[in-house]
Amino acid sequence: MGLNKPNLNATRTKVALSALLALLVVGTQTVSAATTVLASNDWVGISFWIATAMMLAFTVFFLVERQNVPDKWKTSMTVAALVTGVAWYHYTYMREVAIMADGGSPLVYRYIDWLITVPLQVVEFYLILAAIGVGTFVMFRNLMVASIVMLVAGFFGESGAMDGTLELSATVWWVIGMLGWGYILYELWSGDVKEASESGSPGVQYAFNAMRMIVTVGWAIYPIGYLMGAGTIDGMGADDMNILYNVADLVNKGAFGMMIWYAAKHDE
Ligand SMILES: *C/C=C(C)/C=C/C=C(C)/C=C/C1=C(C)CCCC1(C)C
Repeated sequence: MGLNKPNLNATRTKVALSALLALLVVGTQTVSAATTVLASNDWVGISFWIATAMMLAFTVFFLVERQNVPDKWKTSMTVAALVTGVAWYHYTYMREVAIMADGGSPLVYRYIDWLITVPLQVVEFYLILAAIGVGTFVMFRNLMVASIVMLVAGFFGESGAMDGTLELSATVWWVIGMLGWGYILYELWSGDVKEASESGSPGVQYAFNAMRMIVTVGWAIYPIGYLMGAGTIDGMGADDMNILYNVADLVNKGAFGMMIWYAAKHDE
């Protein structure tokens, strides 16, 4: 005795709404913990506030829209929602740190967030690569390792956590991070993958090209932000870095999820 279609849809909607409710319950504690007021000329703080609200909106959208795409795209939509959901959770903390009177850059929250959301995005990439027939375990593992090398190097460079143990300058850590990213770019632009991407449904091809643009152009914003924060670029500092990182997160998490949704909608 199976569920009929309307019942199944109702069940799915209930599951999505329950997941959302759980998220809101967790998030509300941090939301109500606000002790400082956002100043009207605090552009860094404002960018954190906008990013927080948009991450929540993206999450709700992806969870609800998951019901309206073909089955084979549902997992991709779930992962897109997890990426923005985890980011929303961290942004509720980061914006508090960002507006505190003694300044402060929410570095640790930022990197904890990336350490969860970037591997989730690698899962998303793998799903797309699998759909064009080139997703292997070895490729998945290599992309995962490269992305973690990239993030850990960035964290050591920005936090100075390794100072006294392994004395490398912020620039050297940046170069190590660039090698991790460079490897990912090489994998996504190399011959086999490129050839395979020309097969597959229009929706899959669209998703593949979107993914490659995101990793190449969208991700390029981060190493530029890092250099601003490190004081390598004249006249730029931690504030510029934070605004740039926030914009980058909205593009790479939110807009990328929207592209997945668009691909799914045009792949019936
Ligand atoms: C949702 C968060 C995302 C997609 C974060 C991505 C982060 C990067 C692509 C960071 C890259 C970096 C380098 C390429 C060089 C070293 C410093 C980093 C970690 C900022």
